Amino acid sequence: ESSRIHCPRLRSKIMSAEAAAALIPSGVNVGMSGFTGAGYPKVVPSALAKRIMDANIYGKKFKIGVWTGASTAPDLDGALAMVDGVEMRLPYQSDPTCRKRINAGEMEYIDIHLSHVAQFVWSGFLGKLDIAVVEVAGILEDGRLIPSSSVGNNKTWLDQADKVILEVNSWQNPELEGMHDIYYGTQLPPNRKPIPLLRTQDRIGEAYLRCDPAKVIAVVETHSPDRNSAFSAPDENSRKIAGHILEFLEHEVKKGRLPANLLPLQSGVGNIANAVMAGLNQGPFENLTAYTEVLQDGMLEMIKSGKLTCASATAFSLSSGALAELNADLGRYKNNIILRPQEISNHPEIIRRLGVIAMNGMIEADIYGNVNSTHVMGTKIMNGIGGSGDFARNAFLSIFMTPSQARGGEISCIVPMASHVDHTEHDVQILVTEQGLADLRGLSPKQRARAVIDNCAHPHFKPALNDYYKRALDHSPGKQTPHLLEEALSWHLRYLRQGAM
Ligand code: 0RQ
Repeated sequence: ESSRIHCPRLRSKIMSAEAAAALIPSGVNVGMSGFTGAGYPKVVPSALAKRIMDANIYGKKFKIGVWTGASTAPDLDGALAMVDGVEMRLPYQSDPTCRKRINAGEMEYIDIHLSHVAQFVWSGFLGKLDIAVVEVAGILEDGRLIPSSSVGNNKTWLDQADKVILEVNSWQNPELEGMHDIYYGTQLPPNRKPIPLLRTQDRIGEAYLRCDPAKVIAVVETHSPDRNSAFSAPDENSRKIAGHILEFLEHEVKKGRLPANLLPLQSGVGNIANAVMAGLNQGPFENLTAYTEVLQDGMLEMIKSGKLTCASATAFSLSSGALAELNADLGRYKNNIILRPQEISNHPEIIRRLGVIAMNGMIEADIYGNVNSTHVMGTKIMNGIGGSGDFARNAFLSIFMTPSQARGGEISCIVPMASHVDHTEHDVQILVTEQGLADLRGLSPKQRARAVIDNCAHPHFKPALNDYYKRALDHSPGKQTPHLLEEALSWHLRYLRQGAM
């Protein structure tokens, strides 16, 4: 459907995915669109994977650097990882094949804060960006691009890459036009100015992505749906976690520390985050707003019910059911949803100014409140820090949540010492499990340990945690953050050796 491509100069660059993939040589860094399964290029990456496989058959090494917004899909991360075609991956991924390669030491991976990626590239910290491969929903006559279902780092890729390959996906809803807010005012120091975004609903930029047509080496037409994230209905634990958070928020409103319509919400990926949104949708709060990264099913429900008046994000992350519903009526949501570049959706300045309430999942927390979001048993990457650090440090309230146990009760998610730290004790204000909520604000390390063990640990692991903490209090050389260093990580070792903590 070339009616989506209104620029004659770019129309002349239309070619097949295979022809476009043939323009990507080994050794280059490629900036791909895509954020949590939305707006990633659908055909060029898999055509490239095929090309890499063919090269490998002839004994030739063929690897590229893959930079994205965040996670993508099996036809991008999965396909390229499968043929061992990725030299370096950044910044966030959640693909099983990719994860396996990284943990086997076959793929380099840099886990950076999502808000840092663009400025790292502008400053040249990551080397040269050679090629951008970006999905768009359409091309205007003057060459400007209608962004797709995610913005991610696309503005930066289009701006910084020497060459650009565009995928124009006619499956994307034409009503996306006008939903985006692309801010072109960001600068590097020492020339930075305040970003003039004062409320979630503010529009400070343009509806389109700019792109120099002279850099475009290929335009590929597609008609292919986004990958959908399947959400399970909230389980017992998620409902309990949501319940604790709701009760806490009501308490904060009563105390006068939060306004009646709360503050802009940020909610991470996954079932618990979705359950919290479902809880809020049933709850007493009205006129809520969200300043977040991804817009999940739960938030869409809240927009539909009228509880959430405006959501600002960088991408959709919806189940197929929710996506079908959204697409059937996208025009209706134009006043409620704004999609921005991830350097803006995750910008520390704005998160701090708006006073965001950040709610993110975690792998484990220790008794002092250090949080591990990324590494299983200290060495194996799960997904990456994503935006959790951007939000946690700068939020008005920073909440981390997890079931108290993992793997059928063999693992305690509350441990003596976190086996990897993404969010330090200074960035973690509230910990929640199905057991309860620990409000760590204003507490010293020893007071925090008491609150975390008492409120968050599973009864099965509580006695062992109490025992560790008591002996640490007695024998630790320093009494500020008592630890028994020879024992601090013994729970993880026990799991690795015996299959249970
Ligand atoms: O493993 O899938 O093999 O069964 O971790 O755990 O309980 O389903 O939780 O889906 O909310 O994910 C931290 C990974 C939690 C996620 C993390 C195992 C568990 C399971 C998933 P299986 P659950 P969730 C904005 C915010 C970082 C990025 C972020 C995440 C799997 O929230 O990636 O916050 N966060 N971004 O079995 C060993 C433990 C474990 C454990 C859980 N203690 N030890 N394994 N698991 N706890 C979004 C973006 O930035 C894009």
